[in-house]
Amino acid sequence: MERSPAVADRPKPPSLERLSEAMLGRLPGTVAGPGYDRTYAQMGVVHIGVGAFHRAHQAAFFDDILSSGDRRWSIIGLSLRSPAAEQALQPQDGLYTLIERSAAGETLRVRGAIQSVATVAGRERLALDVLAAAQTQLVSLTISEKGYAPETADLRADVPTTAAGFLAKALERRRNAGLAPFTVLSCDNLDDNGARVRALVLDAASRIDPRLAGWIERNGAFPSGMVDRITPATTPEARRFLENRLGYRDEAMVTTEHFRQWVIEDRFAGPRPDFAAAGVQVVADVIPWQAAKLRLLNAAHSALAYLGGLGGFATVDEAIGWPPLRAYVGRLWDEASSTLSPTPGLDIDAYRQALLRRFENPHLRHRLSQIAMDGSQKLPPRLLATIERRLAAGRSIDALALAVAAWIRWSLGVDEAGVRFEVEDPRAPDLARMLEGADTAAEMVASMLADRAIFSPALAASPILAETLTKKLEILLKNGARAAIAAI
Ligand code: CS2
Repeated sequence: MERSPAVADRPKPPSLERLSEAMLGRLPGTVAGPGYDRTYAQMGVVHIGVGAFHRAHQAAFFDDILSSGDRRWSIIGLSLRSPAAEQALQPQDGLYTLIERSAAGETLRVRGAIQSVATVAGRERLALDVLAAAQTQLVSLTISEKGYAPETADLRADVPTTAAGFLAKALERRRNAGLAPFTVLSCDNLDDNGARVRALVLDAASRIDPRLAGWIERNGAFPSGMVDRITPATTPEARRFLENRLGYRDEAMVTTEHFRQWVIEDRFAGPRPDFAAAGVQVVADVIPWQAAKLRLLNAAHSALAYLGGLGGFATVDEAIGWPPLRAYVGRLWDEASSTLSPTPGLDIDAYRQALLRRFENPHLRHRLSQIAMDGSQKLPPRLLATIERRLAAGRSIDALALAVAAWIRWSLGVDEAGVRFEVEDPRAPDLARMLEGADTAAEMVASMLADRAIFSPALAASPILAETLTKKLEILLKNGARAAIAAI
């Protein structure tokens, strides 16, 4: 339906009223509202990075927690740079429609957990005030893989430029005010994301004051977490279509699947809501859950993005619907599954079956180009960690290597018809430079393998990896992605 240009291009009727608190009593019958009086909700969470994924995932969980009667957990959203979230949500009193779609049908609900959203750039003091406020118990993050970069500003003199820098400064204010630290909940697709953000915060803090770092080490908490809900970016066309159907304007609506999962390591610095009652798993060790998600779901996503994208598919459901690609994903998962350790409650075969169903969801139109972004940051935890383990165990890596070779092929920025496209990656200029001087597949592979930020020394030193990647890349360059998939 969103595909129909006739509908998508129809101009937005100017009469549509914008979603707001004042509209909640007049929502269409098909749309549920927040099941509680938002006036009495208190801020307990600060979230950095208020994109579609946050709205579909953590903010929906907190909305359920507020609905259950625990009013301490509404959210103040911060965007470090982009004003988009503030512009979308602030005029709507933080409200947005969450549309869940799958074979089970469609569920529409206006979610109310977000109280307000502020863009931080230029208003750094405000951000620090919010983070340092006594009510702030949890600070959650969706800053994407590239957000986990060290703070380079001199925090004794300058304003922070990274999430870790803000957290360190805010923790300093809390320590000085005699408050306990907040718990930092990383919600990005990285292995041991809690340890990563902790290391960045400790590094930033030690450069403000070594005693601050010691205080955070002793009192702070940075639980690792696994987050999962497939959430495509909302296209303007899809939004206009839905707005016409709903009868109101909503600049912050999000479409997602019914499935959702959140597994958090049981490590908190202070109060937390009854997560279990909201369906969040709080566990002693989250690492196996993260590994399964990254090496199965996200690995297949990235493989589909590059191989399917080169092969001419546009969305995940189209790509997984092509039998050779689906069979290939099975091979990829066989290789990855051998690196996962048995974990109570985690049935890998059932997980794989469920993933196929989710990938097949025809109502999401999850674009492969969205997943293809930021490959230099995504490949290490999704594919390279698995390759390293397979090589160490003397096992084959054919399916994994084909996905990595497809990423190298993709990084050339030219499709199989010879048409140039933009490689969206924070390291795009470096990738282009690395490939520019290389004439053959072997040279391209050697040049990429030499990048220490992407490939570990063990991977760079593996002749088997270099050889396998070269062979796969040769086929991709010569015969194309569809032939390479069929040949595996
Ligand atoms: C996707 C993920 O865009 C991507 O790279 O692989 O965002 C994926 O949809 C989510 O992790 C699902 O939970």
